[in-house]
Amino acid sequence: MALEKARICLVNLERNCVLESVKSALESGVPASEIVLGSLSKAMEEIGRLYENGDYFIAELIEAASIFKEAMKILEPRLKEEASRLKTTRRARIVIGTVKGDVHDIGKTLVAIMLQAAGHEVIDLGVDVPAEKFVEAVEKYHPDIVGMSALLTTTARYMKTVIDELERKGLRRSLKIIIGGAATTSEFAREIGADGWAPNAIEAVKLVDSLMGIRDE
Ligand code: B12
Repeated sequence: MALEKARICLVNLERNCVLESVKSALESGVPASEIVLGSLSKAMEEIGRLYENGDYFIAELIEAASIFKEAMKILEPRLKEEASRLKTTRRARIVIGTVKGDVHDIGKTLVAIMLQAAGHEVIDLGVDVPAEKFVEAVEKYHPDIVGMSALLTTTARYMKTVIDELERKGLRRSLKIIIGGAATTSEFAREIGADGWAPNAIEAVKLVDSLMGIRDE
């Protein structure tokens, strides 16, 4: 099956095989979101474990990220189509970024793409974003929601710094804060005073909708 093949090929860093499997999964009608979440993201988790065990090194992580991003180019138009079916009537303005010290951007970008496709306005601050930059963006764009991503245990704590800084500037009250990334959990979100957490991009869209008071249907 193409989905399983894409996962295995990505774990083995076989670029052409990943791209071909992604195309053939799409051709056979598998939703793009399932390819990303059910296959490619799972492969990235496995690659993370291989790295942790010392079987893979940074070079392999970089190669995996590059293959993932190339596959995303094929998947993005279809992802947008799928997410547009989740379209909402109440459009949110969302400022999103990966926090200071962290350069992981694949998950954050995926969340941004899906939110945009669902009809929300997204201002993407990129990676390695310090608290001051979040504050500046909130002052400038007056978003409904701020989204933060962190994949490192060390950088996840920085999310609290951003929240504290937004509070200190009196900007927190009119704002919902959502977080995500492999280093976070819903408990952690609660602990640092965020308003929500989501495990993946589809759930992130649902989370934003529920925070904006939008129901399914
Ligand atoms: C690819 C990768 C890299 C690439 C990143 C390339 C890039 N452009 O992003 C590179 C090579 C740069 C890298 C570097 C490092 N990495 Co790295 N990396 C990974 C890996 C294998 C995959 C991450 C990924 O892209 N996943 C796929 C995406 C789709 O999933 P995701 O990011 O989780 O996002 C989804 C959800 O979490 C959620 N989400 C994400 N963000 C948000 C935000 C909001 C608001 C919401 C609601 C939801 C949400 O939705 C997303 C989409 O569905 C992970 C393994 C893992 N288990 O995550 C390790 C991992 C995160 N890395 C790790 C480490 C240690 C490092 C380095 C420190 C290694 C080193 N010694 O230099 C550096 C740190 C660099 C830095 N300062 O940031 C560790 C972290 C351990 C820890 N707990 O702290 C991991 C877990 C690997 C491991 N098992 O050891 N890495």
